[in-house]
Amino acid sequence: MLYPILTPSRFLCDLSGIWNFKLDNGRGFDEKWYEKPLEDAMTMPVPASYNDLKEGIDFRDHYGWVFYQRCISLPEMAASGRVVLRCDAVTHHARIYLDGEMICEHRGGFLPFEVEIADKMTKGEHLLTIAVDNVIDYTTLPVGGKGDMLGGLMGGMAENGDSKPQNHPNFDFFNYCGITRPVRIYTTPKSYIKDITLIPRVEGNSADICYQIETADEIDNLAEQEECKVEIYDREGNLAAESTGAEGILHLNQVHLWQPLNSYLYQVKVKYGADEYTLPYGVRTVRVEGEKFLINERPFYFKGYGKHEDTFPNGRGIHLPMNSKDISLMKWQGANSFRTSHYPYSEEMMRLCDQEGIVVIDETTAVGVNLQFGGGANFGGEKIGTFDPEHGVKTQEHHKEVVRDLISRDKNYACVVMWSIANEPDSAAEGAYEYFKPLYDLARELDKQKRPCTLVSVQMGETEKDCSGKLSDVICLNRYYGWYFGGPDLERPELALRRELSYWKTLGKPVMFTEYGADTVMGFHDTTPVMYTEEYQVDYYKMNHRVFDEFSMVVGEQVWNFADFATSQSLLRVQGNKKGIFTRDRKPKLAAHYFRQRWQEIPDFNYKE
Ligand code: GCB
Repeated sequence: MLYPILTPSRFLCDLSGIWNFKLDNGRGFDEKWYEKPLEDAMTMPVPASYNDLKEGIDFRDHYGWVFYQRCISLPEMAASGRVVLRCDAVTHHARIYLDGEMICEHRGGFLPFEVEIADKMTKGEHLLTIAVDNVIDYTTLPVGGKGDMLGGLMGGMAENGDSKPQNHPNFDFFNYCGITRPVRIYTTPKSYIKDITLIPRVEGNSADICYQIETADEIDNLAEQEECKVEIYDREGNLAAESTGAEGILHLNQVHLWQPLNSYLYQVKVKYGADEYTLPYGVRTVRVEGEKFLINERPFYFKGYGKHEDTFPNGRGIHLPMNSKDISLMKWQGANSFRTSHYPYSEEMMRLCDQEGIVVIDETTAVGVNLQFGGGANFGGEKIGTFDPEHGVKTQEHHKEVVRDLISRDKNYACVVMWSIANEPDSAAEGAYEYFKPLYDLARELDKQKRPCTLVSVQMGETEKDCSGKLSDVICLNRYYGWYFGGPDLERPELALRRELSYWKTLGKPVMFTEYGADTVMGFHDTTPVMYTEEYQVDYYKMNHRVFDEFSMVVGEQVWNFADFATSQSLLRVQGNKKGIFTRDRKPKLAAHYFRQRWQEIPDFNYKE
């Protein structure tokens, strides 16, 4: 799916701004709120998560539907071609109404969807309503648990009397929701460029970019299909290669490679009939060989983070300045990469990473596919088979949709070097292989670049049974030796970590840490490093690094987490998860300086040669 841009043939209009808004009181659909202006509406910015924008727990923890509404109209100059309404992310389930008629429904809160509206946009103003549902359960990704998943001392309370419906995230981040990314209208000519797929093949100093252009035609215009023209321009704006036809090759004699922290982007310009589209494009190769992760055929070492799209008060709402700040902080430290834990990030972030040379592991929304524990803070767990056909999760079909839509959206980004199929699923359980094998197969079939695939595995102590050993190209480990496992002692956890890595070593694959961390409250200090102090966090990391550095097949360290972030409330969460190396407002903890020192000394390539 192409990112919406303004081109000589495409008009683009961003509907960001203040919309009308109302929480559903259970009668919204019966009373057809989408047919007329909302009564007693509140104001609400779009895009943003709504949860932190008005006061009160009932608002913050609202369960179910909300209604967003505004008027739209179209200037005459835009009305002759196709007109598309595009939502970049509505969390988690959207119904779109135009003048009271439902024109689109979409499930899944972190990927774009669109609907054609030209025939409905007659002269004058039209009422656009977007109803948004935040309910998560066993059929959604991320997965929501049942009432007794509150964990700890709260376990079971919801069942004992309080019948108020509530979400119980089976994951450790706040269930922010709403229209979290831009809503836009764009136009194209009636015959138009639908999709572009680029596949790089690099040979010495030259490269072939194989391209496939998908076009769509006006039905009555089929006889006169035009030919695609494809041109690639270098950074200075010089034409570097060109070709015609819907499939072909752009040959670059002297290729400038996209490198981690040293980006180079070409501009691929496609013309089809009256339509034009330009795609920024970095040329690089990625593959796994033995224990190595090769970018442009050189062994790469991942230094960086698991992140969240999480800021105050936007929640998960897009925050362009914070995206820039985060990348600046990462570069200040010598980091080169992050994982889009635990959902696809905005297209604006992906485009920025392409421009800034930040390497990305791109994750689906599959978090919480694990009924053995409630994810992060919610250690309750239902102790029923995650993949039990009767009682387990019912997510596989939707999971396939997410893999499909994620690859369709992000396939051309140079920054994306690996797909993460899931975070901490129950991958050692009965049925896990059967659940995941088709998802890996699908990703491998759809990604024409054949990037490595992984799943990020949870620390459950059944390493030999973990299906990621068989399925993943890179073994990605979330490990908390010295925190959840063994903390505050750091000596025995060190031995246990070494022992576990000795097992993974036998597989002959690259291994990386996609999470390791310790909660740390900014400003807590002690001469003896005790848990939650900034000193303990540093000691915890030093212990882990001692072990990582002993193993040649460890190809990366991505810390949990870049910054403190909001979670559901629980006994283990002090106004959120405090494992950030930066606070939520991006002030450095002691460990930020420690990492700066360590990462500046570790090269991006050939660290373990
Ligand atoms: C994990 C999860 C992450 C949590 C983290 C924690 O393993 O993947 O979502 O936030 O642990 O801090 O407990």
